[in-house]
Amino acid sequence: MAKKGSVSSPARAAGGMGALLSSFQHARAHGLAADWHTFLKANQGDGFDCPGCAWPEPKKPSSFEFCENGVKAITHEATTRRADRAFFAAHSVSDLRARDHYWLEQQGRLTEPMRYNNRTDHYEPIGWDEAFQKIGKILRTLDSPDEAVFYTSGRTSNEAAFLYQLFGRMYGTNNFPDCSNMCHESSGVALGESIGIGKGTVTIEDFEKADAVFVFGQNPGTNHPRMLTELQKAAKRGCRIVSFNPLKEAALLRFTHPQHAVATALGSSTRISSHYYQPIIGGDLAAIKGMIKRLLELEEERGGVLDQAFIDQHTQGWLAVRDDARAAKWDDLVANSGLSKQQICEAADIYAGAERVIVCWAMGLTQQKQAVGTLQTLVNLLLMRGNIGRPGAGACPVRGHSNVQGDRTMGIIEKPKPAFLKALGQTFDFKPPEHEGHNTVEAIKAIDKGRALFLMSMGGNFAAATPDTAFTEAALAKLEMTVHVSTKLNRGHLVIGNESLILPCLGRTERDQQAGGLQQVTVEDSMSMVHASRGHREPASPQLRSEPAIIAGIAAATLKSDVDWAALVADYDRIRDKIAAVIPAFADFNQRIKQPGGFYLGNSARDRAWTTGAGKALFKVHPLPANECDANQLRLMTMRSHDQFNTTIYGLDDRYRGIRGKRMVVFLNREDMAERSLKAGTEVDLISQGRDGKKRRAQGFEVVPYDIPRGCAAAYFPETNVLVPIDSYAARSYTPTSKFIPVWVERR
Ligand SMILES: Nc1nc2c(c(=O)[nH]1)N[C@H]1C(S)=C(S)[C@@H](COP(=O)(O)OP(=O)(O)OC[C@H]3O[C@@H](n4cnc5c(=O)[nH]c(N)nc54)[C@H](O)[C@@H]3O)O[C@H]1N2
Ligand SMILES: Nc1nc2c(c(=O)[nH]1)N[C@H]1C(S)=C(S)[C@@H](COP(=O)(O)OP(=O)(O)OC[C@H]3O[C@@H](n4cnc5c(=O)[nH]c(N)nc54)[C@H](O)[C@@H]3O)O[C@H]1N2
Ligand SMILES: [Mo]
Repeated sequence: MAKKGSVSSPARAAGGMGALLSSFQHARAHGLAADWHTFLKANQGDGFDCPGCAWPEPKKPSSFEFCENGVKAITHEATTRRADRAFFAAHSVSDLRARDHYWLEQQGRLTEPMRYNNRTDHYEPIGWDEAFQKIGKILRTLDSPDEAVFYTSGRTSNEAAFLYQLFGRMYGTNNFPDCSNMCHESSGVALGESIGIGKGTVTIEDFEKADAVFVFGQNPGTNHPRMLTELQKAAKRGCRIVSFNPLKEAALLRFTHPQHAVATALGSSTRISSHYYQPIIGGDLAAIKGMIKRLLELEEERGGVLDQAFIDQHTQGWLAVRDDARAAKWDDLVANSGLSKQQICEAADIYAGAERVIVCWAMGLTQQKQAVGTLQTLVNLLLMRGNIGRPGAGACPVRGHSNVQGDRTMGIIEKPKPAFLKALGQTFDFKPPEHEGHNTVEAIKAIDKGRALFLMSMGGNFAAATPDTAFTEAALAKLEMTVHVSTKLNRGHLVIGNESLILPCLGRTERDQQAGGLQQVTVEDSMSMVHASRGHREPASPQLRSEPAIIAGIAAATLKSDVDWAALVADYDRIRDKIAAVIPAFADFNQRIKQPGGFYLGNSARDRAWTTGAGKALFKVHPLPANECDANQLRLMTMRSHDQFNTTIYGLDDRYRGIRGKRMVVFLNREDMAERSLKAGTEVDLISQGRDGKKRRAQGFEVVPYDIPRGCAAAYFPETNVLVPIDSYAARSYTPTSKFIPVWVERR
């Protein structure tokens, strides 16, 4: 059989001409080649917030910052293609279910509300009011409000998120799972317990002052390209950049800023990482504990390593962490991390030699069984040298979706804080439910058991982004009703309940006209900056409604309440006034978003105010994780290619890793290949097994030899989500273990 696509050597540098060319090709394919006006509005004072990722804006709001990720996110939203009524008439749902994620994405923007007709197996047009009435009718007939689940993806604006949670809580449930449950939940839990606030403590200015930046489990070249600008600047002024990543990621090695014309033309690049360590998957906790051990040795040898004054004044629990690290055996740390003692000590020496240190991380740390423990060990590392709450230092969980952090701030959470509920109840004169709702994994289980019957998705792709695809899809098919508020067609729409509706909404780049005039929304970035976003494009269809307007329509059709939903939506200033009334940090909200660049929400830990209950930052001891792989299994990580945004597949290349025209590949170490008599290009299946004893199989992956430690493997999600058992999640944060799935590799 002729092999599709090709494999070449991984790129030697990221960014540069390749990024410019790829961006241009995407823009042209979507009819936007001449539309640079749109890109120039991204992240500008009077423009829209880039829907790409949550990395902060450039500091000067007038300076356009080119980003390949952003260009793709924008072109795919602003595409001239349409999945309209003619499209749905031509394709039955059975037909659409046979297509892959890439094909579905290529069909373009949704244009009008659609309702599934089980007699014809087609989605057919339905009016907005009729759709709202149908939803209201079902919600009013459920036995308990907790039979409804309200999911949110992280592109939803603050205004929409606030209205959505208000509606859900007035209806009577805290069932607000969100994409965060599968993403940075482990960070939120770990930081919340250790330092009293579940958000990062640094601002973008800190990157200009740091002496060392440690990057754990993150691939910024693909997922946060604008972060590379900061890393490049830092590297150029001599800041040490230390990467911990099982894979050699091109952009963490060398980078050419695509906006720097001369460097791009010459193909010259900047070295990013001064040091690059490749732990085995799941090996970070041991590596960090080893660093702490080494720092203690240094302290004994020469002193001056610990910030004892900080430890005494600001923390609790140090002695337990110290004793635990002292007692840890180097052999165990080395075996558990996959790094040599020398490497661990070298990393610790860099840490000790840097006055100000920032630690960044993303999914490589959060999507592991011991994620919360790993992250709290990382916080221990920061605390022992007082690296939280001073300039140029701190914790930096790099968020994913552009407003995932803001949605949480607005109350999209299944475990709301009592103070928030109290203020919400007082402002809107009702009694919000106090019992905890479902997170994403719990929601799927409740749906499977018939304890939840209604699922509404505010954006996202619930069926594909979640773990255990076969189990999850079978569960979703039991629902009484699914409602998807979406911009684009995706797999989630094709897993049909008894009733299924698609409600198409405006995207970030589009004009939002309401009764009170043209509206703006707000978002919060990864570093707690809140700012306005205004779309300027003509909407993809005159029938689209904004997310707030859709929520208001559903709320009015469901609830008997005194809230004037239509008035709130006529002018979003009114929603912001309510947000200001409920959340103290948003006082004078409407005034403060007028400042260019927005405003900073503040971070208690940054001010060394520790809201942990004890009034101190807490050191926490965690044991090394047990090895969950048997001798024949590999640790599989499921990650993003360069041409996707989560389940949105833009294209079939993964340029920096040398993959062209395909996604069904598995990256393996050459020795693991030899041991299994596998060659480059051999077709294999990947097989996992859950605690339920059931085998799960993902079929048809082409083997690609790669620079990855022995015993480790990597492949793309969402195709591999079929392998993630529903019961395999991080302790306490419930984040699916998407970065550590024990698998057998079987030749086809
Ligand atoms: N273009 C683009 N941008 C995006 C997204 C996208 O899909 N496409 N998604 C957005 C979202 S929602 C998120 S959350 C972020 C995700 O951003 P990332 O977290 O960068 O995304 P992943 O591809 O999941 O990559 C995880 C990295 O962790 C490494 N890794 C895996 N296992 C381990 C481990 O055990 N230890 C260590 N140290 N490293 C490990 C992998 O090699 C990989 O480099 O990006 C956001 N931005
Ligand atoms: N195996 C594995 N699974 C994972 C991960 C992993 O690394 N490995 N990563 C996890 C992570 S970090 C995350 S964040 C989740 C992501 O989970 P989700 O957020 O649920 O998934 P997305 O693919 O980002 O959602 C894409 C859809 O959102 C809709 N959309 C886009 N823009 C808008 C908008 O402005 N408004 C509305 N209403 N809809 C819009 C479009 O219809 C599009 O098809 O996936 C998780 N799943
Ligand atoms: Mo994410």
